[in-house]
Amino acid sequence: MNKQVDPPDLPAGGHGVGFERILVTAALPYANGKIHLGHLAGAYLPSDIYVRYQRSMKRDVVFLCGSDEHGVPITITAEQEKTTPQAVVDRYHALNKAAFEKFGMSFDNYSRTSMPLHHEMAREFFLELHKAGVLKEKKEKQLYDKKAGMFLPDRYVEGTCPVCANPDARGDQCERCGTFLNPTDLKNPRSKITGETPTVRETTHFYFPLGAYQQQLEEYIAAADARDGWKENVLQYCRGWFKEGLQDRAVTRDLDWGVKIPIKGYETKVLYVWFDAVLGYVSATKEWASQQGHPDKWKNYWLSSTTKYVAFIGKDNVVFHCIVFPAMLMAWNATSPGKYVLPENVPANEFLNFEGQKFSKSRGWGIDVDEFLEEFPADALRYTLTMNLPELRDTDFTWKDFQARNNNELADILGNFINRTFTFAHRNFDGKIPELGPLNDLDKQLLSSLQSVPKKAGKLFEQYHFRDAVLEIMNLARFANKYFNDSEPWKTLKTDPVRCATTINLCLQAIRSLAILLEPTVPFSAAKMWRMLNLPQSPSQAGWKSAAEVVLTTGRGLGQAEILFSKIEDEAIKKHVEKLPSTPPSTPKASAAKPTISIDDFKQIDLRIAKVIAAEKVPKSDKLLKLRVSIGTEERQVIAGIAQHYAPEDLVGKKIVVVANLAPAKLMGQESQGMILAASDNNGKLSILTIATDLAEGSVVK
Ligand code: B3M
Ligand code: ZN
Repeated sequence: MNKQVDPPDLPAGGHGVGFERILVTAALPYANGKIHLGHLAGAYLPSDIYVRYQRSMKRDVVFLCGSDEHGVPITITAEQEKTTPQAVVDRYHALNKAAFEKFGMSFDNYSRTSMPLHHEMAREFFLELHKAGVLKEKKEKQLYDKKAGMFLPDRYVEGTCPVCANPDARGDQCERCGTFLNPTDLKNPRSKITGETPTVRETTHFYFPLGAYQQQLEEYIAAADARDGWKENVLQYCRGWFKEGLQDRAVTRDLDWGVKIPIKGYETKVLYVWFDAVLGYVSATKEWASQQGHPDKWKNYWLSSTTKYVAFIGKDNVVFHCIVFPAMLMAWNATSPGKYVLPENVPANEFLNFEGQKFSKSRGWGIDVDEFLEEFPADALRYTLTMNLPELRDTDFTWKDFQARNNNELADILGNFINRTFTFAHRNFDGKIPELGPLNDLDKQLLSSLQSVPKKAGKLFEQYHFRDAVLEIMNLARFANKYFNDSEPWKTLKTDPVRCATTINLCLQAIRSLAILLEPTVPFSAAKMWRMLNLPQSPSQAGWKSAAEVVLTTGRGLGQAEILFSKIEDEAIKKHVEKLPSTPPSTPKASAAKPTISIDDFKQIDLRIAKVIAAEKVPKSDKLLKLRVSIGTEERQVIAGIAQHYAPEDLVGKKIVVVANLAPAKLMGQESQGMILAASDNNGKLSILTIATDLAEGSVVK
């Protein structure tokens, strides 16, 4: 890729110079789970829109991401899945990379922190700070699990949050109130490995003196905010930490999975995952530069005062990107000749919820990207998420809204306008671009919108107001659709052919502009629109600014019409709504609120002991198992939402309890003739009910 153009029109940057190039990173997701819609709305979609827009502006931009493959999140998953950390990261790195591609993320490199290049880079960075005397070695008391024979850093401990009393706070952070914690801050700590109450032991670690950088950090953020307009939510988080006063932070851990440090006494320790993860952005750029055949090219971006560095993240990562990472770079810059650029902005989003609740893997609440894209096109998702980005506050994804955005906006407005224009041009102008004649007032209005929207929307993109920018662009599509209606080309075809030709010419020009303007948001559809217009290269190669131009020449042949947006049927949506666990996760104690019933009411339920004869997964479902059970007198097929808790083979032969007189229902196209009884706790753990003494199948439960 050759993007050497230094555009003259980049917004003025720090150090009194205009920026020459843009470096964009998106938070490196832990490779211990799949990417869900909440992740996309937090860091990924906004960063991709931003980068695609900048490329279309012909700016020199490089876009990095990759898997965060170290730390306790990975080792805990490995323990849970009874495998090695390496197997975990290999699996999820591949899955997430593929899901991002399918979603249309246009990273220049999707790297991983387990690669040797990264280990070397992170080690070198650490040793440099160590050599310069920046890091302090301290002995501290830490939690230790005697039974497991190990220290319990970070998420290896859970307990009660000292700030909000959340009983399930993790040792590194309370997810409920967002407070950053040390394991020793937790009340009633328990080991995640053995469940035991940990003891306290002394251990030695290196600490980074964050407090020493507080003043410098405050000045840096104030200056960057003055230049580039930081988001209020991000500034508020930072102010909060500054007010509390920054503390020393340990940057090593008693673990064996991570970046090793060649220092005596540290043989059984590694770098703290956050210390190496943020440096993953740099090593991802190094890897990209080598792939380009210019191994030193990463320096143009990182070691330059004329780079604009924008770090996209979700709100839970603010402290690391606005405080810890900049402080690490400041420490390096003070001792080394090469000076790293600090983030010019950290446009962190709030959270996207799913049907009114937080995404929760353990509770089956939410949907993963790969699963979603099996069924629906990426652009429909990109568009819906863009219109719901949690830019200022938490927002919500709902299936109904997804359907409405796709059907009423993408299909009925944009798709309809494009479709009727092409149909008309193919039918009445021989599939060629008709001539542009004299303009009337309505034509002039359309042209003036074509000229103003690229600037307006571009400015909003520059300011990270993605939703508003795309709203402007969709309003142009709305206007164009109305223009087609109001111009009534089907009438002027007979009464005023010159007028009719002009109308269709301008509609086609508008489609070209829309393809360019929508490319950052719905790239797959924009490429189709471009093909339909039979244009060379791509919308972004034509360039953002050319969206304001009227350049389609009369007589050019058009390409074949393609289907841009299909309507999403009620059935497709209903299926997903019905699949949602019936009790929303925030009300797990709803049972306490049920009204009193009589013994006769209870006797209405025919509960029987059943034996599981066969069990298998329901195809295309993560959650459902299909069981064949015997209730003595007959066999039944029962569909149960327990696939995330039981393997089919674990169930065969078990005696369980079923509701035998429940009206049959269909789940994922499969008939369920009863329901099995199971209980779940507040942590999302689930157990089917079995019996203590063996009984014949069909025995009545009462
Ligand atoms: N892996 C946290 C997360 O996935 C962390 C981000 C690292 S960015 C350098 O939310
Ligand atoms: Zn809390």
